[in-house]
Amino acid sequence: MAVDKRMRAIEGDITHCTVDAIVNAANGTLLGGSGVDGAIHRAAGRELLAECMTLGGCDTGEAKATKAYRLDARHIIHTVGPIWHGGGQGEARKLASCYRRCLETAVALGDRTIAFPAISTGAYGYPAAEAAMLAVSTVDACLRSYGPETIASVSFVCFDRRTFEMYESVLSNKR
Ligand code: AR6
Repeated sequence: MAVDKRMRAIEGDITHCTVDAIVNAANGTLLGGSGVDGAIHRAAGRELLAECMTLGGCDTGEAKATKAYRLDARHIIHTVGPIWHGGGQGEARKLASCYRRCLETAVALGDRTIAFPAISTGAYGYPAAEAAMLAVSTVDACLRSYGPETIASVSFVCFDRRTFEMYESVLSNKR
């Protein structure tokens, strides 16, 4: 079956994206870290940390929004992906929940264009190919409930060529 054409893969740094909502792959404290989280905090500036300190953390599979500060976006949606423990601890269900909750949060805020990093596939060790398939199928299913006036585009921002090719193949195999 064809996947929704509003999804696309791009190769690059998510902090350079111009979209309504940039998704951050954070940890439960929401107080910053390495990888994409570190890059987003560095690029957004110290005020982001100050706002995050008021949020009281975030559960795995959930999402919380902040302002985007120096990023070229309206909001940053922070989500906490699962740590990979071999696949038997509900990792897929939790990762799918991240994508769904981020989209719901974006819609609630009126954000129509969204950029996702490959949540959980770095420090949290989720196998990249499985994560790409799950990201595309979960977002695709959500987009069936959201018309283009609600969600106009979803970009999967891939930091390296290998991840980009993985997403391209998932997106094109299903088209
Ligand atoms: N733009 C887009 N993608 C990026 C960028 C960037 N600037 N930098 C890294 N990636 P990770 P996780 C990719 O480790 O696995 C943090 O310390 C990276 O190549 O950032 O969810 C948090 O605080 C990989 O494909 O997030 C948590 O403690 C993907 O983003 C923990 O790491 C996710 O890698 C979360 O781990």
